[in-house]
Amino acid sequence: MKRRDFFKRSIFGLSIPSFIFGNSKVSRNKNKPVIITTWNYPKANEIALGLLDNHGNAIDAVEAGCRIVEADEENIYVGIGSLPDENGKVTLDSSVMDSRGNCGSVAFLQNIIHPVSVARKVMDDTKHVMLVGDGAKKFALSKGFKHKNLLTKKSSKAWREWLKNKRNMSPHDTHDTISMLAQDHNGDLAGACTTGGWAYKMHGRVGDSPIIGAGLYVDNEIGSAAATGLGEEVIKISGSFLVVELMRQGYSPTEACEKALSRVIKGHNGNPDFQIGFIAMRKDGEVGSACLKWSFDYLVSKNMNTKLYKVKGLIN
Ligand code: SD4
Repeated sequence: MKRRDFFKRSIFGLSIPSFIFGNSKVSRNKNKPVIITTWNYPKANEIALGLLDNHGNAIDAVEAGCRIVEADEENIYVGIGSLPDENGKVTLDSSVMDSRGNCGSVAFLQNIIHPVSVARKVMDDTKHVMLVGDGAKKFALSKGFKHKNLLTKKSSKAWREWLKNKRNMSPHDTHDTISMLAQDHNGDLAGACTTGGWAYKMHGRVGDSPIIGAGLYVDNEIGSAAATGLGEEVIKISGSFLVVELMRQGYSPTEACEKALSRVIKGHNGNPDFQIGFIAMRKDGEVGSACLKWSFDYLVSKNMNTKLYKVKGLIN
């Protein structure tokens, strides 16, 4: 769809996305449910899709999808088995946001296997949006989550190897944060992301994933977006919020991701040496993605089929 088709002009000259109008070409998504997920986590999409197919809602679906990856001990980027910080501590970040604009997040959470579900509890059971560190952990324990050692043999071994020369790492070296956006049969949107963050980071470091507007944003009228990559740079541009606002202005999901990244490129004299990837979903079910460098994989589930896509970096 062309950008110009996406708008109708109101009598006041304001641009209004056309799906707000009942008779629009983009009015309704007939391919619901839809899911887009960073990287290649087919099991996460399968679980989320199963839930949506049974008329589950989008927020339950993204939580369930993310939990699968958090529980996978072999995965060194998310949940149990995540690569630790420089002190050998596994510290996790996660956030969720639903169709009513409710959100919850946890950051610097230790010894709890499912940060995405703790984030969900923060959203559902507290007046707050974000809990961090010890407070987040105490809250999780009070809600029945169990204390668990998240440093596996595999991640401990990798950390001890790293200690030998303390090579500078970037999130791109140890990527694969899962961010998932979904639309359910009702057309409602929700999103979640969960990560172990930057491997061997400073103790106490928090990335973009638990920061609403940076790692994740959902606006049920317009669309949703989420990020992966160097969290510090995503935070600086309020990345996911920016992508959603660009869709509000009429850019397609892919264009919105590209346009947000063009700010990063400009801010780094045309040549950033790190990775950011965005995924986006518009209210009509159209999805898109873009990344700064190299390439980036993402999974899309539509019409009950799941397909892996690869997008090339804007600069290489
Ligand atoms: C972070 N954005 O903590 C996360 C890392 C990431 O794929 O996405 N890795 O900065």
